[in-house]
Amino acid sequence: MFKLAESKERLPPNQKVISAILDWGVQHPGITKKLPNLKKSDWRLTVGGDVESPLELDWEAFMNLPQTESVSDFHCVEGWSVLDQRWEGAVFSTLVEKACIKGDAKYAWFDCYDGYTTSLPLEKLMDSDVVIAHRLNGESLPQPLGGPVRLVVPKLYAYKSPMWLKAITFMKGDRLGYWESGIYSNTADPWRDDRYKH
Ligand SMILES: Nc1nc2c(c(=O)[nH]1)N[C@H]1C(S)=C(S)[C@@H](COP(=O)(O)O)O[C@H]1N2
Ligand SMILES: [Mo]
Repeated sequence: MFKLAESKERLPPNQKVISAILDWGVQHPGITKKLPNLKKSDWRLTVGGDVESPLELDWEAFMNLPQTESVSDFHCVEGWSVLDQRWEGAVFSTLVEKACIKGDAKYAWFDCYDGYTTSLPLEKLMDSDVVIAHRLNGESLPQPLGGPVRLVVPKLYAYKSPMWLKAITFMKGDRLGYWESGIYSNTADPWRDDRYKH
C-alpha cells in the first residue's frame, strides 16, 4: 500500500503513464501539415534580444557547448506521461552565460522551424533539468519528436518544450505563444492541473 501511494505521488493529477513519447504523426500536428526536415548541417540556433553577445550556433558550435544528461518525466497536456526519459544536450543555463543576458531580461521567447512559438520565464529555465536536447534515450532525437534539437522543460506541460528549435530571444516582458494565445495556460504546471486559462 505504501508503494502505491508513492508511485501515485510521482504522477501529476489526471495523467496516465504510457510507454513512449507520442510523436508528431500521432498527435495534433500543431501549425504545420509538414514535418520540418532539417539536416544537422543546415540547422542553426540564434540567440538574441536582451543580450550582450548575440550568438548564431551551427551544429559544431552547439555540440561544443558543455554537454549533459538528464533523466526526467515528460507530461503532455492531453493527459499522458512518460517516465524516465534520458535527454542529452546542452544545459540551458550555459547558453545564458555564453550570451551574457542583460539583468532586466526576465523571459525567453522561442521560435521553431515549423512556425511554433512559446515563451518561458527565466526562473523556470535555469534548473539543471532544462536541456537543449539532441539525443533521447541513447539515440539521436527523432525528427517527429523535434529533431535535430528541441528544448525540454520537464516540470511543465510539453507545449512548453518547443521542438525543431530555431531561435531564442530574451526579453523584459512576456508574450503569449502559439497555444497560450488560445485556451492553454501560460504557466502550464502539471502538479496544479494547470492546463487551461484561469
Ligand atoms: N515546434 C513545435 N514544438 C512543439 C509543438 C509544435 O507544434 N511545434 N507542439 C507542442 C505541444 S502542444 C506538445 S504536447 C509537445 C508534443 O511533443 P511530442 O510531439 O514530442 O510529444 O510539443 C510541443 N512543442
Ligand atoms: Mo499539446
